[in-house]
Amino acid sequence: MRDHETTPYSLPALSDAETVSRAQAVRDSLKRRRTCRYFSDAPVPREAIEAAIEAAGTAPNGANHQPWHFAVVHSAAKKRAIREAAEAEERRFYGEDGEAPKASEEWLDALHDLGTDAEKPFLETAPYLVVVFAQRKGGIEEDGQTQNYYVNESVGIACGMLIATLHEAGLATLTHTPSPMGFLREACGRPEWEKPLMIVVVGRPSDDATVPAHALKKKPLSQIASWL
Ligand code: IYR
Repeated sequence: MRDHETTPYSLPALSDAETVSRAQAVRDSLKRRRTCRYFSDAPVPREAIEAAIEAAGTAPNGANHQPWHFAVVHSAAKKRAIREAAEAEERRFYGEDGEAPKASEEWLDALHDLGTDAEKPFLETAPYLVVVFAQRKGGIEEDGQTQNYYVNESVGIACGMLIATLHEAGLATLTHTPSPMGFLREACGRPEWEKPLMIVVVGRPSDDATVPAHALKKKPLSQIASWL
């Protein structure tokens, strides 16, 4: 390594047995996470959202530019405005506006077993919408000038860490990606060099919440991993 300023780094020394059992415990907990589309309006403490965003903000990222912004939407009026704009886009996507769908037939087919349509009541019901923005430019100074690197990868990892933290806190989440979602930049007052990546809907599942059976089918380890 070239000479650079450093600080010591260590992790707790665990036995192999402890390492395995911790990994299995996290796996078992994350296996209980589901994408939830039915939310109650029960409140969620703001501190839990803050902590999850701080966790997301530790994600590995290009050149430590931390190219993300999390716009936390809580006001009923703002949630309603986002729902209305998102549903307008979704009606065009699904062809529920009387025109030909913008989504291909293949795409609509792929969504069939999830049961989704243009109705997005959860955007108003859930207590928090975390709108995640990827900063195409900006660096540490957030000046909109300097180049950022591996932006989608960095913000994607941060979203994973956000969702995992919220799940560990006992909260339900939904990654919602209205298509297109440029309207979110204006709704959240973000600059033009930021690209909305997804809305993470956060709350508690409603009492009658269900998830699509289709989404419970997960590929086995033997299919998703190879050992070389
Ligand atoms: N954004 C649309 C469609 C949609 C697309 C995919 I890929 C999904 O996994 C789920 C939905 C919607 O939210 O309905």
